[in-house]
Amino acid sequence: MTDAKDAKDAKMPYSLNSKAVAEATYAWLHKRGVTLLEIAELVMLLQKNYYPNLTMDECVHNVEMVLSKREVQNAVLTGIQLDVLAEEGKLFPPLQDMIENDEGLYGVDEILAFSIVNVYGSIGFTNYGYVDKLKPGVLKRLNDKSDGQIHTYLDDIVGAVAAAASSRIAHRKQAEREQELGLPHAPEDSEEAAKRRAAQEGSEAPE
Ligand SMILES: [Ca+2]
Repeated sequence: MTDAKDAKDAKMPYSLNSKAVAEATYAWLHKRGVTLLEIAELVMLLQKNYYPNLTMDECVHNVEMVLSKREVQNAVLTGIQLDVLAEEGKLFPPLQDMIENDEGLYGVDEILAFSIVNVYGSIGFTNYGYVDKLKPGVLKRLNDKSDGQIHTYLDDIVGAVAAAASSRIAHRKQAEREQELGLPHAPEDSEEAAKRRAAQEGSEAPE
């Protein structure tokens, strides 16, 4: 019986279910008590001085665009998983103690967050540094260690998503401005630029 089952399992190669990854990302952020609106509020805080007409809807949209990226989803899920395992006391020592106590010299939480900060270019680092230092809104709550929850990874991840969304807004606004003024425009969004390049190359006859 088990032989037949093993044989069946062996024939099922692993394949990525990207819908499941995306859904798990939203579900786990929700389970850990973080709303998109709260992340969008950080974005607004970071960007309102530069773009006085920026709306919360735009901020939420940009947070969603960041969260739609696979590398961001991977970082969110990995970080939350480690936080949850630490809460359950399931990590091996001394990692358990370091994550449980948010050890200042640990730093891997920030390294993981950098993979999110990066997705819309290096200006995200400035934004990340700013919210990490100030710890406004949701970040203050995630850093409050009195409620027994461990958010050693999640606080950096949330700050990083807000920072990346802010970078995305800055790039978009620059593009809008150039288009309005009829200036030559080179798209900054690497994904869109790559798509456009691929389409262009596809239509060009080889030399
Ligand atoms: Ca942290």
